[in-house]
Amino acid sequence: MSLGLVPSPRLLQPGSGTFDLPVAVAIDGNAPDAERLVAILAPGTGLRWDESGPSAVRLVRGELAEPGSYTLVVDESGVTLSYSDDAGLVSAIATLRQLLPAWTFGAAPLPGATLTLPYVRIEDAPRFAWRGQHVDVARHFLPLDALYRLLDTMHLHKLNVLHLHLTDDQGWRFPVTSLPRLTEVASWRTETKPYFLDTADGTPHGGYYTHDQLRALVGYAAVRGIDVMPEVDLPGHVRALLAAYPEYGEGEVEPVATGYGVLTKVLHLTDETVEMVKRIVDELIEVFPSQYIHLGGDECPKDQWRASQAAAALAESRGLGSVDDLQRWFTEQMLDYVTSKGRTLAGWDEILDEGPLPGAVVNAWRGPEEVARTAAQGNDMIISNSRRLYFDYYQSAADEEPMAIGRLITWQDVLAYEPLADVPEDRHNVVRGVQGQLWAEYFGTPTLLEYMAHPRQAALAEIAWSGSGADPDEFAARLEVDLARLDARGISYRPLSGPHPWQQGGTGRLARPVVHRGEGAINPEDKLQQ
Ligand code: TNX
Repeated sequence: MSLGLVPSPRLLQPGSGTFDLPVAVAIDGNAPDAERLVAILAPGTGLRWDESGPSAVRLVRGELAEPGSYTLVVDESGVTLSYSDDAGLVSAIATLRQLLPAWTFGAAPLPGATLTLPYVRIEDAPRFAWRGQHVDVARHFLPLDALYRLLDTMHLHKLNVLHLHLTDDQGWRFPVTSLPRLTEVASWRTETKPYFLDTADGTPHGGYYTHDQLRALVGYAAVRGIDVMPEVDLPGHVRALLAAYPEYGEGEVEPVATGYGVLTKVLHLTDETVEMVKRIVDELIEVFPSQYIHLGGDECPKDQWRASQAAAALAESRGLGSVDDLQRWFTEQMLDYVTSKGRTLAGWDEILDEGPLPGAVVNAWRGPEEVARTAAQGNDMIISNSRRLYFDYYQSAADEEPMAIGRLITWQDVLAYEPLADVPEDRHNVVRGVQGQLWAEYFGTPTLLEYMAHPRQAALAEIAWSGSGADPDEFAARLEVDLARLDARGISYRPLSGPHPWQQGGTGRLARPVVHRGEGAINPEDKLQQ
């Protein structure tokens, strides 16, 4: 039977025999590493570090040179993990977790069951350094626990960056001390109106995370080798911010957005606005130790500036050719500011529309052309290609899929995707890695989010860690084993055979809209129906 390792390791030599790991075990190795192993595995296994217990786990740090690499051996003497660094250790623990019985991925140990491990030798290292999972908590606020569950599956699958999209037109989830109305006003909307329905649902929606909640989340992620990169999306996608502080925009005061799409209301980029944004950045830096501060930059229509005398005057006073250059000017201010704080600015690929921006890291998302163009510009980049890595698109063409934003990306599409396919050979060096996107216009609950995330996340992990081109049948065999782990944790993934009856859209509120059936359901090149 397949050991069900996802992603697959570079070298796997199965042995014959099994080793029963004692629950109270002596661990040889340095104390912080042993503590980390126990911290990660204890909840589902009951594992305890007990010096008087049998010596069955050995941790050997620093033997390997390749960053993030490890070897794992299970034999009659127990478990030996050797690793290059912290990243190698957490990945070794992730593999060990997959070798243990599936129930150990649960929230509590299974009473009376044994921690049986197969004899094996594994040598492993990542293909890409950046293996990201993005999640949009702005369109729908995700309860804190759902983020912990996401971190757990990320660690299980050796993903190491959580890109937390904290703000958008429909909600603002990050408190800023000097801007209290961001939590009072911008953090919730009166109701929600999906693209395809004529009426809004009449139900308020909102929420925000406190700084302490976020700090604890970041700490939990760090133990698992995961960096939490915060995003505040500017200067477009700011209807929530402007509902709270209209003085940073122009025109009528409008409420937090209840519908979706690319909205025309954007920041008015005065000096006061820039100062306000710097205060936001300061607090992001305080709460998130991540090297990367993501300031969005996507989908910022210039209509409002083009129609505004004040914007024209601003552009002129800054020596810019036209109001169309205001966004670039703003991005450069932010790049300087973030850099001056010792951090790195990240943004969506629109920030390169006016040319390269040395020092910034860019998520290439719009499609293969933007991937190629971003690479040609020489900025360090993350492949977020919406044609292959958007987990908000449908998972099959079947009518019973619950309502999603449109298009189609199956786990097989993700698995077959070669992230470097559109990157010129001489630019492969600028690609830091690859990332799956969970935009949340259409998933308002953790259950639905998990349905959209899994099993595509596992396929993402495979291409990010091992490489593309795995045989889908062979991968499916591993995936079945992996999904049993998610079962143990009660994660509501989409089964390989299709949605359970209770996961289907039916004819009610989550019904797949008519415009997404038939032809519209199967052509991934189709424009989003809005
Ligand atoms: C485009 S990707 C967006 C998001 C939407 C997403 C829906 C990007 C940087 N912007 O605002 O949620 O499409 O798929």
